[in-house]
Amino acid sequence: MKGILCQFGLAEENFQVKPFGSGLINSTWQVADRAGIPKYILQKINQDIFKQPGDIAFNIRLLDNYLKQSFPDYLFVSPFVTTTGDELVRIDNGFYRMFPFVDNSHTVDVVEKPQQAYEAARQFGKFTRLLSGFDAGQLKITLPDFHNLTLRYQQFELALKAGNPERIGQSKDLIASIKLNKRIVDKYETCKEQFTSRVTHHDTKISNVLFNAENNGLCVIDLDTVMPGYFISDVGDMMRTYLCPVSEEEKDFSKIIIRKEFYDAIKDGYLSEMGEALTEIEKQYFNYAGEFMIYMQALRFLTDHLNNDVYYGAKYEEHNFVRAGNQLALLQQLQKFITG
Ligand code: GN1
Ligand code: MG
Repeated sequence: MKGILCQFGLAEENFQVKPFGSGLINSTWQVADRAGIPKYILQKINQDIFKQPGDIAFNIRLLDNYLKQSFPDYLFVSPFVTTTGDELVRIDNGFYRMFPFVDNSHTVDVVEKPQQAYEAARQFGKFTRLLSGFDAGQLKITLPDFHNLTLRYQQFELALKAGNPERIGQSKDLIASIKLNKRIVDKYETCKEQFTSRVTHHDTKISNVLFNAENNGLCVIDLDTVMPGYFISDVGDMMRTYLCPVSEEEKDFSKIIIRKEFYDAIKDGYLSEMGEALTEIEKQYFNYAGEFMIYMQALRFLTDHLNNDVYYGAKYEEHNFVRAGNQLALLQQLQKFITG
């Protein structure tokens, strides 16, 4: 970490830095003062994934300017600039940035109360709603085709041809299950034509919401994937990560269930902000959103397993295989829930 803090005008000897959070892509640390009070969040952008870190900084600056001007009371956490006026510090080919640590805020990793789901859904809905007057076309595309399900399926098919043959053999049940649900891809191709493109967060997991001590939502964070997109991405990822009491890391799939109160909370929270903006047709695809995102995540984890974990990495040999199986179990539960 040497040399980073001083570029933000901070004396290194006054701070302690420790790893923070549960993100899979970027590396994150908390910077606390000598008394251990958290002051800043330091992040290294994963450039294998985000090829143009400057584009992320550009987008956040645009959004910040718009929101500060149009909604000055809205809490938008923007990065600090260095003593030379940049949001990014470049050290040994890595890009780092620093955010304020919002006082008395906390994040959660697993949704325990419906109120948390409601609050989070309201915050993500509010984010898109407040930006409805902002021209999303100005945003740089930080991850091309990020939620293009058709392309994700093609990448899976490629992995079936060119991936690790041993892993392909061992994954035949999961592969069959993915193929069996291919209609989710076909449906995406037709329904997306009917959706409005809006400013979309694209990573609405619960750990990307800040809560206060009373568990009220304060704001959304992790804005690297904010791009023009469809509501099914944001609603779907909330269903993927709030409906079930265990996360994508759980190996015991018998714990994977759908909690109706949490489904209602997502719907009520999101529609309290976006109810008027969504078209009647979009509303008909509300449940599809969950299928879309859970299926895409299963596809991405399995594809990565077949490709020797090049994207997500793995803490143990079968890691992405387990995650893919977990997401397919979740998909099955959601489908049962939807059809009643
Ligand atoms: C990644 O880095 P993190 O944990 O915020 C991924 C998401 C996945 C998620 C699965 C840029 O998000 O799309 O849903 O892992 N982000 C990127 O946990 O690929
Ligand atoms: Mg993220």
